[in-house]
Amino acid sequence: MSKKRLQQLVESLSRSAKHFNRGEVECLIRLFDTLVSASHSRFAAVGFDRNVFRDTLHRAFGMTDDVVMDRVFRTFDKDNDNYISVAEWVEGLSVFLRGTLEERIKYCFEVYDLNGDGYISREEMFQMLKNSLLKQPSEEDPDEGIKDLVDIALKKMDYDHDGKLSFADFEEAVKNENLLLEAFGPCLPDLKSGLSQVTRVAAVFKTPHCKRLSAGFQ
Ligand SMILES: [Ca+2]
Ligand SMILES: [Ca+2]
Repeated sequence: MSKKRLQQLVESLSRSAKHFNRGEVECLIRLFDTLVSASHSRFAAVGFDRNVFRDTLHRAFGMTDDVVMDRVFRTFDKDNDNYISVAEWVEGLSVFLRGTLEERIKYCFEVYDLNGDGYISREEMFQMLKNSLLKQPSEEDPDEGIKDLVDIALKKMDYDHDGKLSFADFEEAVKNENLLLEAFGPCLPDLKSGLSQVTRVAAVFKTPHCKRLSAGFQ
């Protein structure tokens, strides 16, 4: 990437990805560039694909769940062309790593609304919960337990009692009880680590130009 192109991107993305400073934006653009060139895709001019994205989530945040990673991909790929462009990458991470509660509510809702019809249905809750709970084997019939959980979730969150969660239902529920944000399965990175997430991502991928930045964040 030419210096000029990089500067232009830093300029425009620092404005749209509100939660990163210029140094961080530059670091993430360079990381994007590294990921794209490593992917050897003939669509490299557009961005990188689902596989590179999944591999990245896995390496940087320890995400392993294919269903969730697929949904995360969908929320990043705003124009639905099956590639993550540099803008989609930086703006997506801005919400994923630093989003306000409002932004994270929108993001999680989008992840859980599997068919994108604007509601989280019973079936979608069931599917997400089953997917995230089956990794913990238990003696009981898991489907029964999951159905119970869906009922509990609806009781707690379905304010207008139509048997599914609209965005308004979900938003109100999470605002009353923040823990409900990831009610149907973990889909955000664990932010407990004291290190800046950008630093961590850069470290995982050994992005050389971000070293200076890393130092400043510790
Ligand atoms: Ca795209
Ligand atoms: Ca839906």
